[in-house]
Amino acid sequence: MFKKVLVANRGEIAARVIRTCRRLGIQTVAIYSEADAASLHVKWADEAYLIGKPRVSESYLNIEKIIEIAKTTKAEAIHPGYGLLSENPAFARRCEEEGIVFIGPNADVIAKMGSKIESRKTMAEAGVPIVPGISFPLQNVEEAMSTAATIGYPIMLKASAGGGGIGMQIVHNEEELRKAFEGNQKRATSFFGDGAMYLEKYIQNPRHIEVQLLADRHGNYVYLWERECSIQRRHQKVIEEAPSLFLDEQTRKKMGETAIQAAKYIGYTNAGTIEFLVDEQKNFYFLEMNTRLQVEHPVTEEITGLDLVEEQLRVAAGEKLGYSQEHIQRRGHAIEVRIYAEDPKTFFPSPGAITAFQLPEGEHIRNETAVQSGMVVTPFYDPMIAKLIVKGENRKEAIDRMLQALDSYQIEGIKTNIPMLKEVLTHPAFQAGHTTTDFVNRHLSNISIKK
Ligand code: MV4
Repeated sequence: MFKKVLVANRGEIAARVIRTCRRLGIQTVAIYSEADAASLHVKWADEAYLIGKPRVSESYLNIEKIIEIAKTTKAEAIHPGYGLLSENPAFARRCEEEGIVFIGPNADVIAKMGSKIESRKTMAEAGVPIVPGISFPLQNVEEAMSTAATIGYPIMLKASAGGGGIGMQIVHNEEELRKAFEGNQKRATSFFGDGAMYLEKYIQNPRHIEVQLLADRHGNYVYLWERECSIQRRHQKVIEEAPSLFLDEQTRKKMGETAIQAAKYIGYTNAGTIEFLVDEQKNFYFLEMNTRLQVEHPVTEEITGLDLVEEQLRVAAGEKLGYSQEHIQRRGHAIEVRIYAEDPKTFFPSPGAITAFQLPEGEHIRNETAVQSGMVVTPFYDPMIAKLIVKGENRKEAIDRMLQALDSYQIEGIKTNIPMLKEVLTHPAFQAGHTTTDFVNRHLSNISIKK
């Protein structure tokens, strides 16, 4: 096992990774920007290095500076967390070149899964169900028209380099397609520097259900069940839960085995997640593969009893998984909510000094955060400042426990999205499990919440 690991991230995920390293007796190196000097992840690390100015381009994305700190501190491995450099093939390649273990899959797999068109093509070859559509970039709007005519409207136009719904648009007919094609191609080019567009059959009223998998470097693969992530606002997950109410045992098993089939085909190692679109008839289709630990991984940990960061560290250090599929338990129901420093009316970020911060405590209540009272939430980073995860014997118990925990969540000095979270959790449609991706638009009152 590694003696020292550098955590190339910030905020709650850096603090969370450091907590597991400390439990395993692994020395930790933190990096931080001028804006994060008071962050818990700096406090909890054995060593911490100021890496630059608040802007991520001048600090957390500085590959060469991170590599240099890893070398001078003799960190054998780097944990990239999520976001930032976690799915940057160049970073993974630089680590490999310097003999530093990148805790994740290899750079080629990261690159391949980073392109929506490439990953769609690869999954089709692997025999994984993909949404009917095309897996090559559309050359022009004429080709888009002829392709759409064969697939049949409505279609979903997508950017290969896309993410968060950018460059994506539902198109109902040729007229709309002509306008949509150029517009989204321009948006994708300006956002991602890559305007490659493709299209798929539009899946009506889908759910976003993703499967967590783990693969070691000795050919062992397991799936750690699914996460239901359909409650999203502007393509940002807000509430995640495990397991999904919507799946029956047969579909659950089929999705897990399909995720393993995909991982085997691409030679995946370490923790990964395959996102599926699931339609009303429980047909599931590959959406994308995330080659990093995800924000919502704690709900999987709560129902399996595994510590996914520990599993990542062990796999990266060359250990075998030490268990097989039949040993993976699934007990209870877990829900995670993301606490955003946002104005609940406008949903604009609400930076400022946190003057009071009291976390809910109790059995089966878990907090993940790096903020503490007196810290200033700055506009430089993602406004998510904490996650609250609860577990219950069943979904109803988990919902009730979450509502109690949110009631005792005390945070002053900034505004948060807690009122919206309560509105979702108390909504009869949510409690009945009608969690499809249009939930927020269909059921919530505050119009600014909508697209
Ligand atoms: C789709 C879709 C319907 N049909 N693709 C892809 C990126 C993800 N953030 C949203 N995506 C969707 N792709 C086809 N062919 C509907 C969505 C979608 C969605 C999917 C999951 C969770 C929330 C969503 C919100 C809007 C649209």
